[in-house]
Amino acid sequence: MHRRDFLRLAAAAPLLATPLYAAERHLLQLNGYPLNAETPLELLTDYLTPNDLFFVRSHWIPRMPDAKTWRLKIDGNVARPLSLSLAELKKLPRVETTCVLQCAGNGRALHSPVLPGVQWSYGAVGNARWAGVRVRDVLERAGINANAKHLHLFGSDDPPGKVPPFHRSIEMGKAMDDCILAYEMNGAPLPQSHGAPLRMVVPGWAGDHWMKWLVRISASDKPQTGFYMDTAYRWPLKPGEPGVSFKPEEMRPVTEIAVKSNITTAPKVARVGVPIDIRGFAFSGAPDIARVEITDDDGAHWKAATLDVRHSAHAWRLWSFRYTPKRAGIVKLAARATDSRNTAQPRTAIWNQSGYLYNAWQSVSIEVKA
Ligand SMILES: Nc1nc2c(c(=O)[nH]1)N[C@H]1C(S)=C(S)[C@@H](COP(=O)(O)O)O[C@H]1N2
Ligand SMILES: [Mo]
Repeated sequence: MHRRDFLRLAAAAPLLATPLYAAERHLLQLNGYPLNAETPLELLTDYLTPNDLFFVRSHWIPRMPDAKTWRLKIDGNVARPLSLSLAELKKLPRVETTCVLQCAGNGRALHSPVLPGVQWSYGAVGNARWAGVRVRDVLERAGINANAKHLHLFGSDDPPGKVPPFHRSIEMGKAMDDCILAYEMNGAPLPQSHGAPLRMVVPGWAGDHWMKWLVRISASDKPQTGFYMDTAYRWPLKPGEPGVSFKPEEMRPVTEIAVKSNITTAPKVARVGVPIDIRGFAFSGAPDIARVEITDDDGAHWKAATLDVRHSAHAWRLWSFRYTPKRAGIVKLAARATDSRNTAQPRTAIWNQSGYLYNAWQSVSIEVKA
């Protein structure tokens, strides 16, 4: 074993359990309990990721609310604090949105040297159709005050001892714009592992904002404080020297996810002159993917992939590309997405000590036979 490989393994050991390869269709379990599990990249081929294949990320042992006695409290800087049951919430206008949920840490394992944290590779991401009520409708019912600039989010999970609770807040502008409180996922009641009975859906923003098992939302003039706001989930204001840690004041909270494409489907072997199809998905925090391109010469030339007809501002876009190998040997195909703001996926991801928002070009190697 190379020294580097050994260090990689040694550093990752406390977090990595042996993946279970027993079932055909399965998640890859990354630690014990609470469950953190990602979807194998080659299974992320559907426009809507099936609920049972959707990655799970929970900081602490979940305490799932009892749907019968559960209520959502709405308080803080509002004229009329409310407490709503699920039946009462469901009387508000129902809205649907199809969008990507990606953990900020997706791709952390692809950084070198290895960074501490759950070792996600490609599969802490999925695309789902979420249904519920607008955050705006609920807050307007409660008579939200104009000076409330942040929405504090509280789930029912309860960490042990002095471990900091997973408390977060989100800017009110975003919450009032397009966020929903979801009780359904892909046409089914929201599964327990994904936050039943109610979770936040924050289109275009990283998963840490998508509070599960919601029990209270509270309007405030200040952001939430605590470990998960002040230390974790922060992103450099300006790019820095790889390997050098940023200070908290050189960072701001992670918000939008970064433009990215992944290759889900490609043959291992091809023949000279015989076309092959490769497929994948692309998404960004900016609304809509403008294009996906493929290179076979490490970025010197790019050709446009075909985008699938299905799309929605913050959903992912499936794509396919027909490629005819010209000569025998190993060919490396890499994909690059560009979003509606003309931001293109970079060759290397932006360095940050937590390994958030990894979005470097991904490639596949194919053996081309004569
Ligand atoms: N209450 C609560 N909500 C939470 C979390 C959590 O630990 N507790 N994890 C967050 C993070 S970091 C992510 S990436 C998403 C994951 O959602 P999923 O498990 O439905 O895929 O939930 C978010 N919501
Ligand atoms: Mo996350």
